[in-house]
Amino acid sequence: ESRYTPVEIEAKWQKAWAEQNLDTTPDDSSKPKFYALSMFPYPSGSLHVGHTRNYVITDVIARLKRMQGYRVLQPMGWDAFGLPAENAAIARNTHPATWTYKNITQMKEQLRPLGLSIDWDRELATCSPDYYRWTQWIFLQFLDSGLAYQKEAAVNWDPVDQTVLANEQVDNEGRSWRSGAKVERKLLRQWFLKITDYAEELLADLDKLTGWPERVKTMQANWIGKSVGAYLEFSIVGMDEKVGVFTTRPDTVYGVTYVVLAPEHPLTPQVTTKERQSAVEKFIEEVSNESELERTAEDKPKRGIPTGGKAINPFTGAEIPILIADYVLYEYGTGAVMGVPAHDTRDFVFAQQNDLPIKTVIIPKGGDADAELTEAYTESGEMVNSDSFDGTPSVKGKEKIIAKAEKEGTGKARVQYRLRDWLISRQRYWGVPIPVIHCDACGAVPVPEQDLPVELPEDVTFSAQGGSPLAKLESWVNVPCPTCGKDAKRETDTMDTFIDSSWYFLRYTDAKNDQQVFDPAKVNDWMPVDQYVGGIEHAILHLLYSRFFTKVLRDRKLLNFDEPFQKLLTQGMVQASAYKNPKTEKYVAPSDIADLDNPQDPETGESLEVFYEKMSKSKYNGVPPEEVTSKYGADTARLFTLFKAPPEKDLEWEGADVEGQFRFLNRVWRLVHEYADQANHKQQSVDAAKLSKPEKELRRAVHTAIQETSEDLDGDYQFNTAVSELMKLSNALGNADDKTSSVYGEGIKTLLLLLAPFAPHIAEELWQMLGHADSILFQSWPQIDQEALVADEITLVIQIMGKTRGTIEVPASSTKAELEQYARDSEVGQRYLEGEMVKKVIVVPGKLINFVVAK
Ligand code: ANZ
Ligand code: ZN
Repeated sequence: ESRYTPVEIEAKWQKAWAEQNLDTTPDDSSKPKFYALSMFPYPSGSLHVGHTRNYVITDVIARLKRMQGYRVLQPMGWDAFGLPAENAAIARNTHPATWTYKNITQMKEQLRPLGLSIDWDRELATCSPDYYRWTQWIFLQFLDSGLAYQKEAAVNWDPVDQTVLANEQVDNEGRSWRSGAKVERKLLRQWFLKITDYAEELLADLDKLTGWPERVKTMQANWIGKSVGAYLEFSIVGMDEKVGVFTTRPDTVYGVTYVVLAPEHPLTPQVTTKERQSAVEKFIEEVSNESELERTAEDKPKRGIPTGGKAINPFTGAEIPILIADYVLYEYGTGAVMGVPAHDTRDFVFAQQNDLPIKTVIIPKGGDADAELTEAYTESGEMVNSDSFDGTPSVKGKEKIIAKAEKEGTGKARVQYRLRDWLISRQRYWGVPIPVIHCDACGAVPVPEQDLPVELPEDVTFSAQGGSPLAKLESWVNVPCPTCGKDAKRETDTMDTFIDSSWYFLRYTDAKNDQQVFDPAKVNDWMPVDQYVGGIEHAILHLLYSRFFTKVLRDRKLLNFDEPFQKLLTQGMVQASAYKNPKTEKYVAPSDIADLDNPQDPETGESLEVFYEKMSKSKYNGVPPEEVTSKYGADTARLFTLFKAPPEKDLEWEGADVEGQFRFLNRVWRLVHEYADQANHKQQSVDAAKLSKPEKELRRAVHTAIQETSEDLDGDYQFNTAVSELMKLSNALGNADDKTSSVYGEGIKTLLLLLAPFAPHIAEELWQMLGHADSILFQSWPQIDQEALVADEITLVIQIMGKTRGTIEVPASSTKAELEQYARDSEVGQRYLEGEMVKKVIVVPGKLINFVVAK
């Protein structure tokens, strides 16, 4: 008897498929296209099954779509720039490129055994000059459209190392991860992309994304943060200047009892009186060390002080104090707010702390305008204490106040977004050089297209002090100005790596083009991505930036669609047991633990706690895919990944559970071999009219399996239930009495076809063993015979007074009256109804009958 030897079989088929180029993207335009994409990995060095879950999900979809008649594009690449490579370079004294490419090779080696049908001809790495040449070219498109600009911006400055730090390099106490110095905020000229120009479209087009999880769309909408309201101007007493505020509640303008500026507001020093000057300066200094999070946290007390200056409410003419406070952010709106303590929670608390008057101007229906408030009334209502507006519903009042302000020239309607322009400058080496040359005479000059790529120089030195090695490399920095030829200097900032990933999905459609960023015909043919699969951690930035890039490139006429990703699946995390010493909070590697059933710290002997946690290096709980593939094979690893949980839910990885999937595949193996051993297994074609009762039942099981798997796969990709259906079908086949029947043959064939996207190797092996010459990978997905689904008989549950007493088989087409008759005539019915008075009969057609008898 032949034994299932997955490792051998899988290697054999992977080789054969590669030789026949089965994974190559077909050019056949007669077929509809399907673009299946996994978020590309960062080449950190090694993969665990948490990463591979993503690729397995995409691969099943890609394989299914091929069988459904699509030409499929499933590419893969590497998000290969970024800080870890640079840190590794410093720590290990290698070049970031060496480290990165070594990791790519390793990770490709890890992916290979999984049998993913990836078109490796289109592989790309964002750190390769062939790729970043076009990243730079796209940057020049942005520059040309006025969408890339430079501006002073606050950065984290390490005064000891004399370098800019990323937010992640600053700890909770505001200290540098490396030098430990207290990080300062410093203004530096930085490059920005004007994503705010697209805020409205990015928000509105979320409605087009019908194949995205609602949760992700909500996160994006909140990030864009649209607020509709008004811009109102308050004159300053004794000055010509006015202070503008943004408010979402213009209807409360009669209740303004003070104005608050952000401490950084340029008007702050001007409105501050002599007496208040030193206090104000001290306060500004204190606030400059607080993070935005601290300043806005709901649970933190709001701090503020008066400036001594006064403003005038344009509606009431009242003089009101001007304060500064930490809760007003300079970057949002105008950096100033009108304080309405009666109707804004923060203002209410702030006014109480600072003894500022609280004036009610909105009341609920039937409310009392003079009642003292114990908290802010933030709902809508009716305007009071507001002159001629008294009695106006507050929602209407918003428009009316804006209309009056417009007429009097003191304000206007305004829409405000929380979204800010994208700061893309990084003072780092391992990224795309910004292709600009700074000339004293000509300003920031774009590097001419024919000079792209601006390549990263290799002969740089990395120092533990950080800072950009590019800025220190004189030979690279000093170049003639492309416009006037005078001495000029290269831009030494590199781009945020999110730029690289904002367009890689476009490049896959024409990955080898060295004349163009991509051929418009190809990008328009393949895009948008039909199914994108990746982690929820990218719900905001990566997806928003990619949508932004797509829209800008559309406006540059480089492509003709509005949105890059039609459907999005955010797969859950994979978790595994992690062992932690509760006293030291340290994780211990399972390999260092003597007895996993009674885990103890090898150093201290203390008992360890065991939790399921997201796989990660730091918790020593990452399971590399080869741990499963080398023992059970890729097909088992794939099935387990898909079966254990629905794709968007977290999955707990239990080594022992994997065995179950392996047993299932062994069962399939035996079934098909037993079937192949029969001399007559080639006799085929089912004659539906001539089937026996058991044959009909088996055939119904076969077609139910087709129906259920197809539904599970086509709807929300419920792979876990689809795999269960396959198990049910294999059980039905195993239990069949007549294994020579044509229906049995149909069942075996169907089982293999349905299994093929999930476990392609075993499906191919058994398929060809049955004598098929063509690969199973391109067979048509099985069709449902609706007739076969119709049941001849159903099982009817018989209940007496709601208590189940037995079941009977009855014709599926029975009427209610017939069902009652069958039930009464049955053995169960006769036994339990004998001598009883039936008062009522309740029939649930197709399911059950309940007799209510007199007590
Ligand atoms: C007066 C008012 C009265 C407000 C009221 C609210 C309720 P969103 O929805 O987030 O856009 N605000 C404006 N600029 C601010 C800044 N730079 N820092 C902190 N707060 C700022 O919120 C807009 C509201 O937040 C504005 O409307 C303003 O307070 C405040 F009963 O103005 B409101
Ligand atoms: Zn010049």
